[in-house]
This record gives sequence, C-alpha cells and structure tokens, in this order.
Amino acid sequence: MADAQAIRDELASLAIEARDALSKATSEDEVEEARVRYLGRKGRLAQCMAAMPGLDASERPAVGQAANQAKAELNTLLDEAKQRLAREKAKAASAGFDPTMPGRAPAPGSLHPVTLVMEELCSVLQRLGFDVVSGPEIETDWHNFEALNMPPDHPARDMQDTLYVTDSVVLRTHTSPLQIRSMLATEPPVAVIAPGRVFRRDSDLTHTPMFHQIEGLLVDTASSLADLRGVLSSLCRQLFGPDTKLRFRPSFFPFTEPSVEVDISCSICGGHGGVGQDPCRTCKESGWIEILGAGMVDPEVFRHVGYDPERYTGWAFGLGIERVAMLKYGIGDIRMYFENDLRFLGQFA
Ligand code: 2NM
Repeated sequence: MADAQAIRDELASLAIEARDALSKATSEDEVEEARVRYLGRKGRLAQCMAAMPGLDASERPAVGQAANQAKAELNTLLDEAKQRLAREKAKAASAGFDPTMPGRAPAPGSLHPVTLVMEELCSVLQRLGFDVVSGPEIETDWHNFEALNMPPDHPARDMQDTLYVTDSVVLRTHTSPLQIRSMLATEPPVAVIAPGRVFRRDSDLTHTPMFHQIEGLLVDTASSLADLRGVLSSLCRQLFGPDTKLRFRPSFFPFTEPSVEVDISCSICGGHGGVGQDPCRTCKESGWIEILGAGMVDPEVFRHVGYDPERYTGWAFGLGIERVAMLKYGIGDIRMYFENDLRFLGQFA
C-alpha cells in the first residue's frame, strides 16, 4: 500500500527542484536533461504516477489531481525556459547592433578649391558686367602667340616652355587666345572674362604642367588704366576683404603697353610685414603680394584682330587661380591641389 502523503511530498519537492533547475538552465541541453528527469517516461513524475494504483481509492482522485497539476506546471516551466533561452540567443546574436545609433552619414562631395575660387572670381566679375567665355585647350600657334604680339623668336614659344602638338598647334599656355577669339567674333564694346586650364612645360616645387588662369578684357572707345584700377580694386576687395590696398608696378608683357604688375596688401599680415614680433613669410616682410599682371592692350594686338587702334583702347589682366586660392585659404604647397587627398579637398566646402 503506497503512502499518499509520501507521493504528495515527492510531488511538492520535485516541483520546487524543477523550478530551481529550469530557472538556472543556461543551455537547451540542460532544459532537455530536466525534462527527462522530471517528465520523462522513467522520470520522477512518472514514478509518482506508477505508485497511484496502490493508493486507497478514496485518496486517489486528490493525489491524481495534484500529480496533474505538477505535470502542467512542469510543462509550463519547460516552455518558459526554452523561450528564455531563445530570447537570450537572439540577443547575443545581435550583440553590437544598436538600433538607436544614428545611421552612417553619406559623405557628400565638395568643390575643389580651384573651382571655388574660379566661381567666386567669375561671379564678382559678372556682377561688374563681364561675360564669361570659353574655348579650345588645344590652340593654333596664331591664336596663342602670333596674334598676341609674340613673334616666332619669342622665348615663351620655345619647346622648353610650350607643349607642342604639331609645329603650329599647341596646348594653350594662357587663356589669352580666348580674348583674341572674342575680339574676332564681335566689334567693341567688349567685356569678357576667360577662365580655364592652361599648360606649360614646367614642373617643380612651385609649378605644375597644368594650372588655371582667368583673364579679363575690356575694349571701348575711351577705356583707361583708371578703369582697370577701379575694376581690380573692386575685385581684390571682394576676394580678400574691404581693407585690401592695391599697388601698380611697371612691367612688361608683349601684348600690353604699358604693362603693370599688381600687388595687394598682404592678406596674411594685413600689410604690416609681420604679426607682432613674427616676420610674415607669405609676403617676405614686404607687406605686399604680387597677384596679377595687366596693361593697356598693345595696338599691334588690335591690328591682328581687325580693330582700329586709333579708335579703340582696351585693357586686360590675368591671374593664376591656384595662387589666389593659396593666399585665400593659406595653402602652403601647390602639389596639394593635384594629390586628390580627401582630407585636404574636404576643407573648403
Ligand atoms: C596678362 C597680363 C596682361 C592679356 C592681354 C590679352 C589680350 F588678348 F587682350 F591681348 N589677354 N590677356 C593679359 C595682359 C594677360 O596675364 C598676366
């Protein structure tokens, strides 16, 4: 005769042990082990069931009900343990993924400092009334040299300095041939600017074989150096700040007479030649920086394009974009422009 109280005690203790074991289980194997131990065919619940027939008939229903309750609880505990492990597994699998982190920002491109300065120069000069012109980078010898009063024996035409395509075709060495083309295409008044790539057979610390220029040209019946000075003052002050001063020095170009080189007060030291005790390296303590060349268009150039030099006067100027961008942004080395280092290029947006 089985003891009803002993079965009740066993049911109670196996439930306590099962709760403990399943709440601590750290693997599916441990859960399965517990299932076999408590609910298996030879498990502790099955042993309690096996003892039931030996019970007194009056005790059997109540003990049977307690056994069924224990079985139901064991099943629930097993399900819960399995679900808990599944949750933990999923969490571990996604460890390191934080859905609240901001997304990876796309890296937007930025304009090259040469492009930025070129666009700024164009927009300032367009507001002053100049039209932007463009044209071929491969030019005839005539447009690039002859029409600009640079005869065949001119030193700039040397193979040492110019990249020749054939005997009479060159990579343009300046954007002046665009001014020639503009004058050939229209009668005065003419007010054009010509930005673009130019090529010279030159490569060292301060020269690259390709660089950028912008040139301006104004032709009318009474244009003068005074107008040129006004336009260049306005241009330089918009580019380098309203306190920028200009200085004209006499110079020589084959295509202008008289010719000048134009300095601006140093944008780094403010024209003082130094900052406090430190000498300014940018202007070599002079307070001035050469920024462009200019002059009154030589009558010989007008004759080449069919303009009457007795009727018209004009002036022109030219400057190098890379050099202006270096001064404007404090870039120390011209080679940086062409190394495509994104850490450099991204600084000017
Ligand atoms: C410069 C300096 C001085 C110039 C002259 C002409 C033209 F076509 F009218 F003759 N175009 N550009 C010129 C004059 C360019 O660059 C330093």
